[in-house]
Amino acid sequence: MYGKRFEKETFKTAVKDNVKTLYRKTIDEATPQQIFQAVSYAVKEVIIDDWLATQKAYDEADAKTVYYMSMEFLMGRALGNNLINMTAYGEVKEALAEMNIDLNVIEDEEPDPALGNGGLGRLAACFLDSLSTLNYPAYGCGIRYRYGMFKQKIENGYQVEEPDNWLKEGNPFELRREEYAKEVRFGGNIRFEKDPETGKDIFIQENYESVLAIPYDMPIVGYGNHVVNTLRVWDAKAITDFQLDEFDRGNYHKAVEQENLAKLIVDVLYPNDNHYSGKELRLKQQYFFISASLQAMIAKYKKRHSDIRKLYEKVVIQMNDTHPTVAVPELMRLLIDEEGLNWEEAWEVTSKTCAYTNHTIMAEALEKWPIDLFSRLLPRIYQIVQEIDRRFLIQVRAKYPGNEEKVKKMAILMDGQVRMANMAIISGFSVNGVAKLHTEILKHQELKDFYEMFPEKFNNKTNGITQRRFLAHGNPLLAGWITDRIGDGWITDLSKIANLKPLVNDEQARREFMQIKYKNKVRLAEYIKKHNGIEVDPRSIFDVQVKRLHEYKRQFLNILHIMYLYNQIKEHPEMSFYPRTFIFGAKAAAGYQRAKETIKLINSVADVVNNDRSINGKLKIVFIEDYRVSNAELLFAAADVSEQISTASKEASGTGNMKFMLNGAPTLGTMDGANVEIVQEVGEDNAFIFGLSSQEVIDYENHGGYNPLDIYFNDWELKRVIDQLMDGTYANGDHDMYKNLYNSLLNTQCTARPDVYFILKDFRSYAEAQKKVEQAYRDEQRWSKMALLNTACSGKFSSDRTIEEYVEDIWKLEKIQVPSGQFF
Ligand code: BZD
Repeated sequence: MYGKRFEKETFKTAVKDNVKTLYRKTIDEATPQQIFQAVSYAVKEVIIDDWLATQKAYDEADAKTVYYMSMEFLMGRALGNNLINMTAYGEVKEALAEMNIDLNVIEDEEPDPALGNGGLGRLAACFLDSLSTLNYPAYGCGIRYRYGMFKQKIENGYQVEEPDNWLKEGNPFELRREEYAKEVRFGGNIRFEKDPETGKDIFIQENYESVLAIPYDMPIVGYGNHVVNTLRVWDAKAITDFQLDEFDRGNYHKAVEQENLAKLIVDVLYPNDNHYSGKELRLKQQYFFISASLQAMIAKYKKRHSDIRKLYEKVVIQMNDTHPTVAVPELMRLLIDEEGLNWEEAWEVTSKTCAYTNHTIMAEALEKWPIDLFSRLLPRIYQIVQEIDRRFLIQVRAKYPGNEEKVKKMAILMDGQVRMANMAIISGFSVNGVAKLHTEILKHQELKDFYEMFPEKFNNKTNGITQRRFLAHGNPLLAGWITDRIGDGWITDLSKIANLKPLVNDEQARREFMQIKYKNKVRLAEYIKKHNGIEVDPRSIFDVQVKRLHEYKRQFLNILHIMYLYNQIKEHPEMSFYPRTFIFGAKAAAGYQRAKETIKLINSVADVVNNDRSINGKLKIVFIEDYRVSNAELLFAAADVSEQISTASKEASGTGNMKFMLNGAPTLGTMDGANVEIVQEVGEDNAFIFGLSSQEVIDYENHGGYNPLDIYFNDWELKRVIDQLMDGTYANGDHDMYKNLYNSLLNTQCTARPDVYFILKDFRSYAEAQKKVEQAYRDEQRWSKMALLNTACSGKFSSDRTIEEYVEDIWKLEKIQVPSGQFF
């Protein structure tokens, strides 16, 4: 498909030449890192041709483009993924092997770019992969953080955060585009004048600080179609002397200040997921990348079009949660102050251009900026927000005369705060949730008033994942087997994976499927041996919970249950028990105390259990350090059981659940987020469902009636486990180490409501479900059917399907064909 360009000899020569020009070395002298760089540059050279061809095809078609605005893109490594999508992985692997180079070793030299926290950031990355693969014109717009998500070290069982200097060796795939730099202004005051000629109001920002935003472009390669879209991430630079105002020229102090501001803005990703932090620097980051991206978007539009009032015909902006919501007033500002539209015209364009995705209903995640901070940092933007709010409230009062309750709930500006979600809903033309259940909860609970007022805006887009990274790249053995059995159509059309269904009754096929799972478990066991020094038995059940650490995700429930199992095994050594390896991977936000205590607890229980010879290795517990995209690929491929045990109603969708399913691991989970749809696809018999329903949880929350003490005093086995948090069993005799965790379950003095996440309430039902997992696993035939069926029924959960739905219902894009760019 890529013609001669990946022919072995041509490629080998390119790599040798690159090593020579970059490092003045021969291949034999080069370090693995240098070879990684040389290989990447050789690959980039091929990509560049298609990148040019793509942009030319888009220009010629004058295609409508989606701008996916996101504070986070959790891309993972690029080299292997690019090769997969260029359908050149095999050739390149062979070419390198002939030079005695192992591609897998070279891939491991690439830092794992972690410009995201978790699900929301990874979803953005999957969407970009799908957009390119499906031939849709798209930009991802974000921030080029110097430091991404921290590296996690475990020391003495505790999480320690280390900076992630991912750019240390340079990023071979990016292109710096200094010529497209944009200025972004903060603070100062607004002076208002009447234009003497037109009589129009003009707003002049004075005494502001500014930074220069410099774009870096990264190629997003589609699968086998020559499409290369762009992820544009912005770096910040001080505006140098000569660009300062006349007045400020030679003002050394100001120059230094601007230098510092620029450095700070893009310095680091905020490592909180599902939690609003209210820091001024965070708002600066948001406005910085939004203003730069919108300026670039408008400049590009104006190259080919003269009427800015038709902007929405050629661009659509998707806001990934509320983090990019200043796009609304910033677009208004650009249209009014820079392009000369009046309010009504600007509003029509903005409200037809912007769409909003909601990713959470957790109250603590809602962005509400203090008005004094917001108006000080973004004075002109604040004026525009006031006007949007004023006009909206007129509408509300007209619809609900005398109902000031409605006004209170729906206003953008209330109680000294700017409520970003309200602004996004009021100003955009679309509001979507990320799984059916989540969207229903938005419509009928959280955003009920808005749904009542704007029912037509609300829609659901159930999340998806890219099978190119999470199967083709992450699980090459299974990918190869599936292709042998049903052809390779699944790579770009995952609904075809349903063609595996008949094989569920084919014993030979099932055996092969389980052999592949076993090999992947051996691969993971080797990783664990190397990184944790723990021997795990690949014949044991690999039970995996990997995701951010958060109370609502209930890693605590999982470890309490393990403590309970351990007590049982100790007490009844004769009891039959199928060996289990419990695997965790999770980063806790640096300031999230309970989450960090949970990590310590998991590691302490692991220490005790793994070193207890008396249980004959029946239980092993492994905490994978620094869970990230690259080791995630190994984990999904090797999992037998997928733990998706959030308190029902709290996990908007989940996407890890889909990655496990794709790789043949049945779900052990609650009826939450996309688990509901997974069960719908695979059937209840092929999942292990437990716990309160979302409605039950919501009812308890609204009406009370749950007292964890009732359970504690009536379930002695569970009581024993909870007491072990305080008796030093897992703390070398320290009675205080897990006091906070203990109190979170039982103590009304410490929390408004104990056991907010219904851990005790769901404990027995979870333990029952775990028993069923064991029974099912013992029955090899049953398990292999179930595992294979999970893979075969995962077709719906491709991000390709999700993107087609966004395009159809919200973005209205057209597919653009791109000829091979090899003749540039
Ligand atoms: O978004 C997650 C949800 O919790 C998941 O249920 C869902 O599947 C994914 C994708 O839709 N939300 C996040 O990951 N949120 C954040 O990471 C985040 C980051 C910064 C501030 C607030 C939230």
